[in-house]
Amino acid sequence: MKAGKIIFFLLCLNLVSNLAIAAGPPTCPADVASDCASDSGEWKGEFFPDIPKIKYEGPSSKNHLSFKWYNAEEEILGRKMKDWMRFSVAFWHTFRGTGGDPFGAPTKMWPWEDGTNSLAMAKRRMRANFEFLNKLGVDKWCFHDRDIAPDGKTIEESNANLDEVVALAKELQGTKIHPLWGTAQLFHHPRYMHGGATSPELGVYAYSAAQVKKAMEVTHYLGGENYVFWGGREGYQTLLNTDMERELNHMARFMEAAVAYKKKIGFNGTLLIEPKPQEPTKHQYDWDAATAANFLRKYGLIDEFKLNIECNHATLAGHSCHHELETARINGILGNIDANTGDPQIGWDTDQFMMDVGEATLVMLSVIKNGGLAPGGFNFDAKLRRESTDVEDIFIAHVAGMDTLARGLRNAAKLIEDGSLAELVRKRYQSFDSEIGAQIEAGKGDFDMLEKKAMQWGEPKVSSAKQELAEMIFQAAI
Ligand code: XUL
Ligand code: CO
Repeated sequence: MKAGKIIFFLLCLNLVSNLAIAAGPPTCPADVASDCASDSGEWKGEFFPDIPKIKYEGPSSKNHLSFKWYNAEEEILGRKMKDWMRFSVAFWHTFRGTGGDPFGAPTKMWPWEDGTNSLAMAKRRMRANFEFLNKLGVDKWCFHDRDIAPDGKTIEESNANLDEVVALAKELQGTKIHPLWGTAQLFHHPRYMHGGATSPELGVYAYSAAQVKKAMEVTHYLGGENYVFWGGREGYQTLLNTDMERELNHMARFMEAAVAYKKKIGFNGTLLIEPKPQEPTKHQYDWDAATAANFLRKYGLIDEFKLNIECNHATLAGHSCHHELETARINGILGNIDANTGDPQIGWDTDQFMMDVGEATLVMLSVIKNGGLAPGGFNFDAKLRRESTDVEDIFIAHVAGMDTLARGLRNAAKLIEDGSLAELVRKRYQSFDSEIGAQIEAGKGDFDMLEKKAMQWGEPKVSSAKQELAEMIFQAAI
């Protein structure tokens, strides 16, 4: 486990590893020179010439570049599938993931990449992103400021780089596409080694605020519907050198300032906290949904934030994704899902595409009970395996991920329409559907009255939990 955490820490860095490559003049890779105008670095023609627009062909189709279960316009439980799902592509995995890991070099040499972290390359990548979205039929995307535009030497330079790329993104978005959410990357640069909002250095706290301020502005400008805070380094490595109370207070003050700024600029998007227990820190302050909810309540922020639940983070916290979604839902703060999954044999944040229909069905049961996720949705915070290196694999992974969740939606709807699971649960609690039960639930069940009842009723009859029956009903639907 110790080794796993170290590996994961390095994998996290790898997410953005190519950002560390020094910016240089745009170049074109020798083997694709014919597609790349030598002086401007512009890409000519399509980025994915061999991939057609992905269509729904139904479950019997053998075409791997088609949807078998996701039929955007089809209605399930009175709502179009696309409106239940609200899918989004994560720019960092899809366009900045290199396949490099702590033991090996990048494996993905996408034809449009020229090996630089230049502005010209950032723009070319952005064009590839929009061709991808259009061909996949997804109208939302998510980004970190630093994965779409190169970091500069000063805040001003970084902001200018970001503005240039964002202007292009705005143009490419047209009227239909917009970000599901944007965020600031406060974990890659060495200045953030002790955290951003929880850094013991005042200068870093201020720098983080400046970065979040700008990231919020561009998210708003692009029509983003949400803004995410994932505090990868907001935590500690040892309590011996850490004033946890002071750091949490700082984090709360930071969040208050973010709320105030959001209101100041008229950004109506939802602010989302994304829990994760550890990696890269040993202990991340937003450990899980319950911890994040407690933080929000303690500091009076519960009405200003919702949660972005990531399934792989849930399993790292020792929960199921379903547990985290239900915890967020019953607290009224389920805002968005970072749709991915882990590997039970690995134990770190592998960020795989969710392919388990059972898991997807449980996820969708929560989403339906929540009445959907809007203005949130499903962001594919998932990356190709290091060994998947064909351009078409990017499409295949997203198609399979979308189909798995769509199948989950169909199954969850079946379970709800069938009603036997709900009936099993109803029966389990039916003793409370009584006068005394109602009294207890209304907060009027005092101990004197309950003692009298217990004596009057005598030894209670305790019924079976019917777990295997519940599992049988669930299995039959998937
Ligand atoms: C890291 C993670 C992030 C957030 C955004 O585990 O999930 O990519 O989603 O910063
Ligand atoms: Co995430």
